[in-house]
Amino acid sequence: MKKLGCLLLVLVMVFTAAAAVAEEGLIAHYDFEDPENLGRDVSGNGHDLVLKGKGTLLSSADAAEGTAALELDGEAALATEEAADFSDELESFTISFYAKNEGFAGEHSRVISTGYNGIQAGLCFIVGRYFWDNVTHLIFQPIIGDAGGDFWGKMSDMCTLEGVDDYHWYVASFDAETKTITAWIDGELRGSAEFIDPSVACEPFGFAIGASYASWEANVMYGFIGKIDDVRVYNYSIAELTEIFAE
Ligand SMILES: [Ca+2]
Repeated sequence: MKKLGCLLLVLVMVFTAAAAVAEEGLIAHYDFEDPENLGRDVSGNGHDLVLKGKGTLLSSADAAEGTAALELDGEAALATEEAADFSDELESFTISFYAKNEGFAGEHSRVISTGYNGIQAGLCFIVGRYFWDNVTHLIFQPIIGDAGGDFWGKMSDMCTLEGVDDYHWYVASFDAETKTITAWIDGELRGSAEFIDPSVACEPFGFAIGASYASWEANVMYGFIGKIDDVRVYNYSIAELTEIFAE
């Protein structure tokens, strides 16, 4: 009887821990270590991504973490099969990724993006450059349009960077309470900005790595050329970088 009690206690603890992780934790993780399944979500939550666009996805041995990374040609991306996906439930979030830019198909290239269904923040991280300078900018764009009437959304430079042809580690965290996004590059706090919720929903956009992808498009938009590695999505915000990577 005592043993049964212990077993029940252990089971309760296990289920409580599992529930806590599902509520607040790592909800998607793409390490790109399996060349046969580049879109595999290794977080255990099943948010696998598939090839979208007319280009090619490659596995590269030039990795930032582990032994392989995702190599993109600007014409292909990884995205969720359906536009309605896990990113629609994101309110506060933290995203971590490594990126190495190796050219531009256009003015901007999008590293990670998703749509906005009227509830979650909507997000788009761009590593791009403007025509008036040669410096690369990390830009956060709450897709798509904001209450101020700018249909294409308020874009904000989180930071500028030179030497993006090498890998850098980017972390961005959005706090839904304060509507503030904070960014770190290579472990250093680089900036923060406040946002208003977009006024225009753009649900056909799914969560995508390496471009934006909308279900009405045959190809991807603003494709990234270069390598991306170790993309992690957490469903909560952090104030200090150490909070999320302490484990
Ligand atoms: Ca990797």
